Formats: sequence, C-alpha cells, structure tokens
Amino acid sequence: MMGLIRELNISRAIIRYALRDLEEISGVDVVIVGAGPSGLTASYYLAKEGFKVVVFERRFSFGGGTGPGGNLLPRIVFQEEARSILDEFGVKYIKTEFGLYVADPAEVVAKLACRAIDAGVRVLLGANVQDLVYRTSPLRVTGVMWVWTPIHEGGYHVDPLYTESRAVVDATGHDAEVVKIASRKIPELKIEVKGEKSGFAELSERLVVENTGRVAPGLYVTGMAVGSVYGLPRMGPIFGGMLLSGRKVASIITHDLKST
Ligand code: 48H
Repeated sequence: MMGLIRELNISRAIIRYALRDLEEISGVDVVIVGAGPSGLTASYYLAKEGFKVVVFERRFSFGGGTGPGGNLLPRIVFQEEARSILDEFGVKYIKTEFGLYVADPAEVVAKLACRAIDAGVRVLLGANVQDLVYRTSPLRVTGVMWVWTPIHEGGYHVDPLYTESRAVVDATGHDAEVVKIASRKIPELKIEVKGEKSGFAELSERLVVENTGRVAPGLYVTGMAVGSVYGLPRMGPIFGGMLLSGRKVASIITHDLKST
C-alpha cells in the first residue's frame, strides 16, 4: 500500500474528478442560486422529481441566514403549516406554549443540505453567480454565468463560465440579486424590483408564499427574494415561509418543465 499517497496522485485525483463534475454541471435542468433554506428546499423537491439540479452558493457553507438563529440565539421558529416539510427532512422540533414550533438552526441547515444532496442535488460552494444568459425569440432566461467567489470578491477581471438550464431560481435572500440582474440587464423582460418593506411577520409569511413563482420565462423566485421583488414586508426569524416557498417553487417548475 505504500506509495499510494503520492502528491502527484492527490492533485491528479482532484483535477480529474472536479473537471468532470464541472463539465457535468455546465448543462442542467434547474440552476438554483443560493443555498439558504428556500434554495435547499426547492432543490430537494426538484431532484426528487428526477430533475438535474445544481445549487450555486457564493459562501463556503450552507444555510444562508438560518445558522445565526434569531439574533444569534440558537433557535428558529416555524408555524404549523411548515411542519410537514420539517417531518419530510427529519428535523426535530418542539411545540411551544405560543402555538409555534422551535428547531435548532444547525440541525435545520445540516438536514436540508444532507437530504438535498442525497436526493441528487449538486451544491457548488464558493461559486458566485454574477450574470444571466438569455434568448430573444422566444424571450427567456436560459442560464447563468458564474465565477469562484475569491475571484469575484477580489474584483479581478476574470471571465465567468456558463451553465445552461431550463429554469433559473433566485434564492439569494434579501438582495434578490438574480432578479435585479434580469431587471437591469434584460430590459425586454420588463421586471421591476420593488424592495422589501419593514416587519409584519404574519402578513409577510403568507405573501411570500403566495407570490413565489415565475418572474419571467425561465426565471423563478423563492424565499426572502420574493419579498424584495414584490415589495413585501419582512418576517424576522420565522422560517416556515422559506420552506413553504421552496416547496412551492419546485412544484411550479416541475409543472412548467413537464409540460414543455
Ligand atoms: C451565489 C449567492 C448569491 C450569488 C446570494 O439569505 P438566505 O438564507 O435566503 P432565503 O431566502 O433562503 O432565506 C432567508 C432567511 O435566511 C432570512 O434571511 C429571513 C427569513 N429573514 C427574515 C428577515 O426579516 O430578516 O440565503 C441566500 C443565499 C446565501 O447563502 C448567499 O450567500 C447566497 O444565497 N447568494 N450565491 N451567487 N450571486 N447571492
């Protein structure tokens, strides 16, 4: 067995298999931008339907805004409507005297990511989506352009790579970065991003789910980004709407892709 752990082989193994993976994800059914709770939930339900799904996450970790809990306190809140999704992911929760449920944010993040990956989702960490790809006849979004985060953060002029897809999902949270790019750089889509409003948890939780869906042909929005696009109030550290929105966008995309 001696001699196998050779520096040359370590490098070759990484390069050979990583390049195969990157080639594999250069064409997929669905690109999801953001590995927060809505993006991971959406990715799981889409992979379960048999779609090829890649999640681009600019950080080197999962979970987006989930991990820090509510103001760094290690509990987050869910409402009754989201319980079936927590059960599906095997997340434990406690029913409180307030009629709401609490869960451990670390467990939520770990289990969302784990179930998504086990369902076949490929998550690329450290990958920043910086632009979209589109076609005009018919007008639709047909993919993304991405670069490694250190390149993006460093401000270097390095051209990105393409990933072609049948659907792109903005799951980037408060900034709705992908829809903003579409609004600014593909004016033909006529998208207006309204910007989120101040806190009103109950209303926000309902409206985020109601407004989840298709923004333009080939472009969808889920999670907190829905609030920014449609000018909805924010909800603070309650996460049921994020999971429900992720599941809803997956079911809309499933319907759209299966009928084309
Ligand atoms: C690659 C990107 C890019 C990019 C961003 O913020 P998130 O957790 O998003 P959601 O919508 O799944 O969940 C929102 C929730 O965490 C939250 O903030 C709530 C409920 N707030 C309520 C309130 O009132 O404050 O995750 C988004 C992820 C992050 O991990 C980003 O790093 C990532 O998207 N991301 N990844 N390319 N261009 N932009």
